[in-house]
Amino acid sequence: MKKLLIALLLLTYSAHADDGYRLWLKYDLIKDAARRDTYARSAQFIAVSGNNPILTTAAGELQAGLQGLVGKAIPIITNAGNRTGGIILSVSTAPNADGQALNNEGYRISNRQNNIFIAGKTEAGVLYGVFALLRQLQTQQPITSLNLTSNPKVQYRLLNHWDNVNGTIERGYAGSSLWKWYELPERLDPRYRDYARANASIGINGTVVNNVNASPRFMTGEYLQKVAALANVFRPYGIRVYLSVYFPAPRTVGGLKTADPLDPEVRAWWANKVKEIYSVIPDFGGFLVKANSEGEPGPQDYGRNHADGANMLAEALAPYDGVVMWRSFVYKADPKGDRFKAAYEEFKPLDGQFNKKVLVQVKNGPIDFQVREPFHPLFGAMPQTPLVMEFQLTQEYLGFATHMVYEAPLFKETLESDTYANGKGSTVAKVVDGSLHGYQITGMAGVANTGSDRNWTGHTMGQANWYAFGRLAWDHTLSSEVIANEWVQMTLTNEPKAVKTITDLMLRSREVYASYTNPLGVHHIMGYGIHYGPEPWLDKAPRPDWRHTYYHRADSVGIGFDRTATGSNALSQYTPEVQKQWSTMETCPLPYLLWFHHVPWTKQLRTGRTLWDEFVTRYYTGADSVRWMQQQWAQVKPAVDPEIFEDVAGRLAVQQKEAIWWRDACVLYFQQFARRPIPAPFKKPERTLEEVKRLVDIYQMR
Ligand code: GCV
Repeated sequence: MKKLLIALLLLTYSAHADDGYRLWLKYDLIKDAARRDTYARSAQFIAVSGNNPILTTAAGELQAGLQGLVGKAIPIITNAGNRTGGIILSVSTAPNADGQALNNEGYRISNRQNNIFIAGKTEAGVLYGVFALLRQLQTQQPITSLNLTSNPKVQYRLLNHWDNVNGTIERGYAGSSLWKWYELPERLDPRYRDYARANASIGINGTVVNNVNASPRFMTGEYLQKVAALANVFRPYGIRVYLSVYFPAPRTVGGLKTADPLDPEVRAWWANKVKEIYSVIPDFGGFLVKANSEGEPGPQDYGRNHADGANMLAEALAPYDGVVMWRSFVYKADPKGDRFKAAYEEFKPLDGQFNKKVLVQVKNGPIDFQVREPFHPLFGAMPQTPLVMEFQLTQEYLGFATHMVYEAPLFKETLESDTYANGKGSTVAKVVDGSLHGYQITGMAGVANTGSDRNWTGHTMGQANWYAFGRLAWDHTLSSEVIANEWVQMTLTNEPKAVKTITDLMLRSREVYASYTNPLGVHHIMGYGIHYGPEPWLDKAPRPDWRHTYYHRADSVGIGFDRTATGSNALSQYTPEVQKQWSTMETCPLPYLLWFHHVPWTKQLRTGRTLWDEFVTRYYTGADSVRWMQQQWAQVKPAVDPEIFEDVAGRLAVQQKEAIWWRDACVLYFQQFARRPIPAPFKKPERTLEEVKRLVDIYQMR
């Protein structure tokens, strides 16, 4: 009897406890029996023919997902014959009934003769269609009158891992690297497959497995075997592997005297290396390169330019189906210059000089993944060079895995910005998806937030950023709300009120974070080095552009970086229409104000408050809003798994404390310049600036 009780307890516990490992692919039994039965009637079998590995994966995923959701075993058969009530998977190049063409990875789901058809032009398309159908079920949508056609808007949809050979992750906050290099290629952690499943389910089709601050080891035969073992696991999920390149590898690995991209021996070395790579990874995707940036070597070390370096690699890749993604993240330590302008100055003159296999990968904004940045001026300025959008999913400047920041609104804000490159409506999204300039190849990359933590992303809510990136790389027209809604239903709960509460909370989270850390466009004032917590007072660092006073420029008159014609004139890198919006304090939208203007503390803003009062108000209301977030989260307790609930509640409590830390640090520090009181109804911080400053030292273990 006692044993039975324990077994029952264990069963109950395991049925409810959720450690977040399954991400949005939970497939728990649908609670509503009627809905379950309706779905089950349409899913009595899965028909698929042939033994293509991706199709086999697709059928297996569908079977496992359906079984979990409807609670019935569903057979996979090879030929449906006259049977009805099932799901038929097929590769089909026939045009759709509605005339909508499928591109290589697109899919179509339709109902005919009492069957559901999932068709793709390629096997990968079928796999994406399968996950789309499962999503319909997970979000409790009808599946009997489906007519869904969907094509990815961008071709290369990649995660970039900043993972090192020693298992650490640069800017990783969810444990150590997923890749156990020391065990590979012999042992394959089962997690590799789950990683591939998660990515395929949101349309990601490539992964750069190593840090852009790249180790030369990845160009050795030993490491290529390890990478090949990963590629073998990812392949049935339609995911290709890419590598970050250490530019001087011909010297360090190859023993040559130089890595000059125009040197014939160097070129031959790369051609041979690429041949070797393809001999072990036949579907290798290509290279990602960080060169002449933050101390990483590059072609400029040999008097060459970025195009020389990129084109050399592209030529080595010419016989194969691989590309080069060359990053534009460059800036020089110039005390008189403006880091904002650096990438444009180096890359704009090279437009038209890149090999057709090269894409230039550009961060969403000109500085470095701040909570809000104006779109990068290179978007719209490189009509002859395909530009890959680089977003950062890992929350380097967004509170690590402690602060809840749903990033889809940030991604959307950039994608929907109008560059006016070809007149009104020339959005960044249209640059990236190739429709504006007619790029032949297109891409979007997300710096991964995954790690060895059981729930993959440290903060459970961080999973939503991985999810949102994949969904937007597939279709940038999806709204942040739709994506949040899907993710919540698939990951946390289907209870309608709770879904709404959590979705609202997510949608407001980025604005809340911006308010208590970087209101009105102030930027780059976080803790030095680790990029956590506030440190606006930092005025000593090895480079001028690593000092925070360089960015905020607070003085007795005001605060902000004048990037208009009276200042650095970074604004001149944008089209006249964009310049017009941002060039005066009166027209510049408040979220971007201090990005472009040095604004007097006493300046009357359109909110009716002076700049100082508005600045302080945002810090206070932002910090107060975290309490609101906690209250909202408390309300969903009955609808969410207890383990996940507690985990998020705990992180919100830390966030609340740290929001006040940010607020106190910034209002006390900037008050020294503004010399004005904290406006009513807010109370001045209880601690002194010196006390707050010490907190940064504690966090940074200085
Ligand atoms: C991989 C920022 C980060 C670095 C990162 C770099 C980059 O500077 O702090 O850790 O290096 O961006 O994107 O290359």
